[in-house]
Amino acid sequence: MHELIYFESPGYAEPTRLCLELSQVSWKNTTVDWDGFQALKDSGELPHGYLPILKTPQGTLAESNALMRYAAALAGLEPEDLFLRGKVDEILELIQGWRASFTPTFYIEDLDEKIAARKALFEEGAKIDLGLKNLESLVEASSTGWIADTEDMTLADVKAFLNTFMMFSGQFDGIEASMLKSYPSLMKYHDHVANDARVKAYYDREDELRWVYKPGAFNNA
Ligand SMILES: N[C@@H](CCC(=O)N[C@@H](CS)C(=O)NCC(=O)O)C(=O)O
Repeated sequence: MHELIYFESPGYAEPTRLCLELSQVSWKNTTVDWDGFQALKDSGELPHGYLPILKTPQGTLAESNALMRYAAALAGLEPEDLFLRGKVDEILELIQGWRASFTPTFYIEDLDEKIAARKALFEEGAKIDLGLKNLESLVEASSTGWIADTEDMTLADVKAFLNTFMMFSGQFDGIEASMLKSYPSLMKYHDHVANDARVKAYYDREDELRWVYKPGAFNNA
């Protein structure tokens, strides 16, 4: 049995959750609130003091990217071919790159300033605009619809789909769903992944934030 422990939010854990689900190993999704996190921390169960962690039959893994790769390998979402695996890693790093520019905005206390800083990242030619356009170029160049031009879904799709569309859930001040309209190929990519039977089955539930992963989520944006 595997057990993923994290807050209820998608945050750092969602790619691992979807990979575990696709792997068909038996796994438990344990969610904690802040007190639950503190209790785990005090009990010494968190190797480096952070969540998420993944308890495996061999012991506990920490660091979200490590969990994600482990779960992706379990799910067969890491290509065997080393060049393709390199391409998948390239896309993961590309996404990590533009997402890093978003992180400092969380620490801006003044709401107007925070909104302005986020909107600036989406201006034509700014970091996130370019990041999203890079993803669009990959989608447009793909003959299969999968972002690394692979025959089936890979970890690059899990990360691109989950991280990109969660940004437009409405939970981040300054970022509205309608901003996706500037990225038509990303909208097509959303259709492709959200309608995959495996993804569709996992997100077929009511959820305050995860509606962004459902087919047609942004049709009326
Ligand atoms: N590098 C870690 C960072 C994880 C992280 O920042 N987790 C937050 C929750 S989203 C946390 O545990 N914060 C508790 C704290 O800072 O004390 C990873 O990727 O897993």
